[in-house]
Formats: sequence, C-alpha cells, structure tokens
Amino acid sequence: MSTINSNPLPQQVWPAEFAERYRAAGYWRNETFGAWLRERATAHPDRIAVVGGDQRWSYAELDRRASALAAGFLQAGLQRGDRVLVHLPNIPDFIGVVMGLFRAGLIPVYALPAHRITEIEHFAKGSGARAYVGAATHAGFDYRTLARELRGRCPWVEHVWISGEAEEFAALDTLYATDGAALPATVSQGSDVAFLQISGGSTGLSKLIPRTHDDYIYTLRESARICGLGPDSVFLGALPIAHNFPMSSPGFLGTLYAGGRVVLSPAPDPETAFALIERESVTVTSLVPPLLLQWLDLAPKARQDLGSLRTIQVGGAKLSAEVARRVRPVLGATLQQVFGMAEGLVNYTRLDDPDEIIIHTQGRPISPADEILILDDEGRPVEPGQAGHLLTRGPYTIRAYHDNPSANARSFTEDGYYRTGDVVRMTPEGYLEVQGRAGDHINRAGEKISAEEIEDHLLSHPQVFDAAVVSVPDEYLGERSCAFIIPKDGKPRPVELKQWIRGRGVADFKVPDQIVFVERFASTAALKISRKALRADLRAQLLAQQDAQGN
Ligand code: AMP
Ligand code: DBH
Repeated sequence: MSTINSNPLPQQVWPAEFAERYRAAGYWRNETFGAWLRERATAHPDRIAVVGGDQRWSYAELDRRASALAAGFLQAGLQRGDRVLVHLPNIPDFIGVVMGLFRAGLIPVYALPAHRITEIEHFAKGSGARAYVGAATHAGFDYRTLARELRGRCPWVEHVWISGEAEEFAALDTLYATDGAALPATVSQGSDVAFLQISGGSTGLSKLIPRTHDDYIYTLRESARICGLGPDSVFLGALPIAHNFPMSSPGFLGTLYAGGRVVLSPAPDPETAFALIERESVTVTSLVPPLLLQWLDLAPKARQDLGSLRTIQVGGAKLSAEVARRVRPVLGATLQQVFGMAEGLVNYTRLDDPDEIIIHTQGRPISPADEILILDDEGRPVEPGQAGHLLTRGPYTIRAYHDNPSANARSFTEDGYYRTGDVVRMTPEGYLEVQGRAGDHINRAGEKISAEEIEDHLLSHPQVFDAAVVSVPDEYLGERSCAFIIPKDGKPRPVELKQWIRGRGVADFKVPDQIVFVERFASTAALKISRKALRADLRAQLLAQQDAQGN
C-alpha cells in the first residue's frame, strides 16, 4: 500500500556467542507468550487471572479470548509480523488484546493512554502499523476522534478496533465471538520480536524498542521470583499498564506468568486503589514516587483495610530516603525499589535486604549476566564507589532500537553496551544509587519528557523566537518542566502557549509546568554554546533565583 508499510520487520539480534551463552545458562528457553498462557490455562483453568470493572476472567477465559481475538485479527487480513497500535487504559481488554496479538504472531506497539495524535502518528510511521486498537473514551478523552484523524494521516493503518461503543469502527466485542479454537497456542519462536515498547524519549521523539519472547520472558520469570510472586499473589495495576514497569517488573505479565491474579485499577489515585485493595485482597503493586506520597498521605485516614498488602514497589524516578522510610510504618508492607528501563536492565532491592539497602539504594540487577560499566566523561571506569555514566548489556537489554540508525549510533557502543544516560554509583554490596541524568530530559513523576521535543513544539508558535526547556526540582513531582521563552512580535500569554502545545496533539504531561520569558539567553553570547550547556545554565539561574527567594 504505502511505502511506510514496507517498514522492516522488527528484529532484535544478539551476537551468536552471547545468544549461545544465554541459552546455555537457561535464561532463554524458547518460551513464548502464546504457549505459556495455554500452559497456565490448562494447569489451572478456573483460577481468576484478570479482574477489572465488572469483569472477572479465569485463565481459561483469558486463553479463549486470546484465541478468539487472534483468529479475528487474522481473518480481518492481518498477517503474522504486522504491527498493531495498542492504545488502551487499564481494562481487561488490554490484556485480552495483547495476548491475542501474541497468539497470532502479531506485534503490539504500546502507547500510553495519555498519548495523543502527534505521538500516535509517530508510532504509526515508525512501526508501519496496519491496525489501531483503542478505547471508546477514557478519562474524558474520545479515542475514536483520534482514530479518525490517524486514518486520515496514516492510511496504511487500515484497521481500527474499539473497546466499547465503536461508532463507525469495528467493535472489539464482535471479535471475541470469532471461533479461535483451532488456532495453535503459538506460532512464534523465542527469538522472535514479541512487541515494540516505547522509550521515554531522552532526545527528540520516542524510539521503538523491539523485545523478544526469550529476553522478556526471562525478566518475567526472574522478576516474579525476586518479588516472591506465586499463585496467591494479587497484583494491582494502578499505573497505566502500558508502562514497562507495571507491565513487566514483574507487573501484570509477571503476575500471570507466576499464575497469580491481576486487578486493574482505572486510575492510580489512592481513593480508587484502596477500595480495590480491600475488595480483592491485593498483595503487591507498583508506584512512582509522587503517587506513593499520595498513598502515604491518605493511608492513615483511610477506612479501608490495607492489611493484605505485602510489597510496595516504587520506581520510574528517584525515591528519597525520607519517603522510603515511611513505607513500612504507614502502609505495613515491604518497600521494594525498582530502577529499570524499557530498553532492558532492571534492578531491584531484594525483599530480605537490610533496611539500609532498601531505603538508600535503587537495587541491583536481575541477572548475574547483566554487565555493568560505570564510566567517567572520558569513558574510563570510575574508581569503586564513585559516580559515573551507566552502560549495560546483558540477556534482556536490547542491542538496537527499531529502524533508527542514528539513535543506535548514539545509544550503543561498538561492543553492544547500551548507554542508559543515567549517572549512578555502586555500593560495595553491588547495589546502584541513581544520582541523576546526564541528558536533557525531564523525569516528571516517572514520565520522561524530551526537552528537545517540547522546544520544537514551542518554536512552531508564531510568537516564539527561541525556547529552552529544562527540569526543575519539584517537591511533589520530583521534577517539573520549565520553558524559557524569548518572545517575538509581542509576548504571548503563558496559557496561550500551553494551549498551543495541547493543540499540537501531545500528551498532557508534556505541557510545560512553568513558563519564564527572557529577553535573550545570556550565554548565547558565547556564540557556539550547545543546547545542553544553555539548558544547564538556565536551570542554574532559575535555581539560584528560587534559593534567593526562599531565604
Ligand atoms: P525509559 O527509558 O522511559 O524506560 O525510562 C527509564 C529511565 O527512568 C531510567 O533510565 C532512569 O532515568 C529512570 N528511572 C527508572 N527507575 C528509576 C529509579 N528507581 N530511580 C531513578 N530513576 C529511575
Ligand atoms: O522507568 C522505567 O522505565 C522503569 C522503571 C522500573 C522500567 O522500565 C521498569 C522498572 O521495568
């Protein structure tokens, strides 16, 4: 159809000697999503797998639904290896759809519910997706409107399925009526790409991350073990489950892998979540630090019984030791810090670690085969205990992004290490402490925002001469975004600029929290100053100003 659709089949390849080593060690077992779901459904068909809204699906029901959807997608004309945009909130259909896609050998591309047309178009182009699966509405947004716009902009997205009232589109519910009983449990190999996850986008727009069945299932198996998950575990998906953290560390997939139960919360706020914790006897959940603060705040006043909670995982952004200390006394559960990335490497504090480690570190890697380098600015290993740039490779860290040679050249070394962009130090016990980021992105409550991407949106405004976006420490969000603007042709009002960014069709979390107008960027006097140095300079000025006002 369109040239975009000839976009290459996603691949993820490790050099042969590494792949052999990972197989020999038993990390990669040629397991696939379709096969293990069938195994679980055969071993314990009646056990409840997924709870959300008014639905409760047993393992047998989930398996049947996956087959029905798989058959329906294929009958509609999709073919093995085709990419499908999945744009769903925390509802059982999310899990039904991805399991259905896995079974058919179709490749989900995960978008966040907060993403809007600009991001979705970018994913549709980057992946060559032939289909879009969205919700009707969620949190006041109509995804059918987005689907219409997407069809107009990206005609190679031939199919749209909608969960709920589908209007002119095909309804997901009718697909569930397809007879999929004859389909095999899997058509994939362990080394096939199972899905495309998205990066937080530290420079420019998000990149697509191809993950294989072998590598991802290894992290599920080990994450479930490290987090003590089993048949009695009840995981609450409070964060959007399209995020890699609640998806896989161990998240909803790790929980299902371990034969446990997944409860989906439509929203992450403590009022909604606490009611579900009590009703479903939730044992474990994953949160970002600002959300943990809300939970800690409400818990002492809450009427609900939270006594079933055993583990609270916190990750996505740095957790302060002060807050970490309050978890056990207030929530009565063990804190587990999680430092991970959709590209691979995940670190956990272990449940039986001493409090010192649980409170002060972001954990240690999942695998003995995770290779960690901590390098200075010149690329030399730092002295033990010193901070430096974290690079990593291993049995579940990618070697390349999808179809993106320039990002690959920047993000990977010649010998295959991924440059995480994080600055860390390692404790004598081998645990990592995250010190910050080397790059120019904002970690706003765990959502990563690229400064460059937002600057580009601002620069499209007729009254913006130049723009620089920086992160500012924020008591509640961890970091918030501040846009420095040099106006032209009169000064736009901050609300207009925010409206402008929203109007560009991007996720709301990317709208700058703060806007500061300046006449010029002082340091541009140095002529060839880099954007990076400029942002650092502006940020320092702002912090100095805040300090002066604070004192
Ligand atoms: P992404 O590439 O979007 O998957 O985001 C991963 C990034 O989130 C990491 O490289 C870190 O910068 C940040 N991150 C994740 N977990 C933590 C944590 N526990 N503490 C500090 N930063 C974190
Ligand atoms: O922030 C992340 O991307 C993240 C955090 C914790 C992640 O991908 C993960 C665990 O797997």
